[in-house]
Amino acid sequence: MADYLKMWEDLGMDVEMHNQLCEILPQAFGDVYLTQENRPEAMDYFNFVVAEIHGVRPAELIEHQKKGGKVFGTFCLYVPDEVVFAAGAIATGLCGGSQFWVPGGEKVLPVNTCPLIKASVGARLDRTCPFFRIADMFVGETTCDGKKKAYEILGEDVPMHVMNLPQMKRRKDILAWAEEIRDFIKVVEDFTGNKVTEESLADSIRLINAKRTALARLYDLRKNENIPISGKDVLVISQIAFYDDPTRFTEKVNKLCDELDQRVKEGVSVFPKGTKRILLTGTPLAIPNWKLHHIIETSGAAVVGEEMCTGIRYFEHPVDETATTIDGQAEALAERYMNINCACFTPNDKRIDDIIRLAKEYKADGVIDVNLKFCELYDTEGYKVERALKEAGIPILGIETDYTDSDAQQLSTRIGAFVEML
Ligand code: BJ8
Repeated sequence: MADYLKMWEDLGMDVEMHNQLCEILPQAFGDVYLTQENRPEAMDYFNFVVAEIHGVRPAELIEHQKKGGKVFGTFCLYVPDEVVFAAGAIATGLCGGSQFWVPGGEKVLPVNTCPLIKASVGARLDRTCPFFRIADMFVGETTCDGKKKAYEILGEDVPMHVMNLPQMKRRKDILAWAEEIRDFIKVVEDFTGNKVTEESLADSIRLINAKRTALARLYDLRKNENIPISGKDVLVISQIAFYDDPTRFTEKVNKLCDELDQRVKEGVSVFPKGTKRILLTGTPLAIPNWKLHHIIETSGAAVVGEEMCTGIRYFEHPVDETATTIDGQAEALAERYMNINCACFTPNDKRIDDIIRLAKEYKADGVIDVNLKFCELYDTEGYKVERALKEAGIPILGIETDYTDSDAQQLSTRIGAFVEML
């Protein structure tokens, strides 16, 4: 990583501890990513973004702040980035995906909290993530209990706005979410001092829709019999989507898709013919959590899709661009966001329908349902997911894991056996 020491010091980071992270991350990325063969050339950009993860983008955010702009840190797919960008601010994802941050979270949270929450809180309290230091305001949401309570801790020294997400999807819930979005518009306006207008919101809806369209294009390419890109590579792109500049990101994803279109035409695959295709479903895989993709793709299978927030849930269903008033736009946003099928909703049968639909669309030979340890929501929903897939004749393997490597061998054996029987 280039020299960002001064920037990290100025951000009040624990530079010494952060150095340890800077040492392990390139090693992990090298082992998981750079050992792959025949990677698309356009992955260079994404390699660079990961290599400079705590440098380049944080420096851009600081530049933006120097010009009077604000940065909002978010933790969930339901928080509409469109509102933030419409006020001339920048939204960036903050979810932690490294075991490095977990012990810091465990100092204040119950040990039986999911690793994503522990890592996010640890990254903040240990002062080892620049994004957490930079964000002027955190935006939480009432999804799972662990996050709700963690926001009370995270909000102790940074302004925190929590959006009240309904947990059912009746008409009145969608309208309540539209109301929450209107309130969020006011919060963002007050905090930034900038007005959100019909025009600025329409622009940002188009901006984020373009990003979703590019990702949809990338994912569509994975549906080909010859798979032109590894699951690992797509995963890291999905993770980068949460914090990169949206315009540049869209351009780079489209550039990669051009290259992949060519590969498809030429029948190029990064996997040998007959490699079994896996759809993943379950809890999100925040950066740099690459563990599962790595295990699967070194066990003789290919990941062709992720029914996850770091995956298909992120980009399906663009926002309707036809509304011309703030109220109409807030409703269009609410409609779109309420299409996301998080396990915090009840009932959540649409997610199960989606998994079956996606398994067919991506021609998956089998589905792996991944649960981050201590996530009760996805764990409990796993019962119905498994039953429905069995009924549909789709092989399924349920696994639970965390951010440590202690179960890697065991997972490898189980996944290897599953792939073998497909
Ligand atoms: S929309 S999946 S990003 S809440 S894994 S923290 S649910 S205990 S991350 Fe999520 Fe939004 Fe839903 Fe997506 Fe809680 Fe479960 Fe942990 Fe989770």
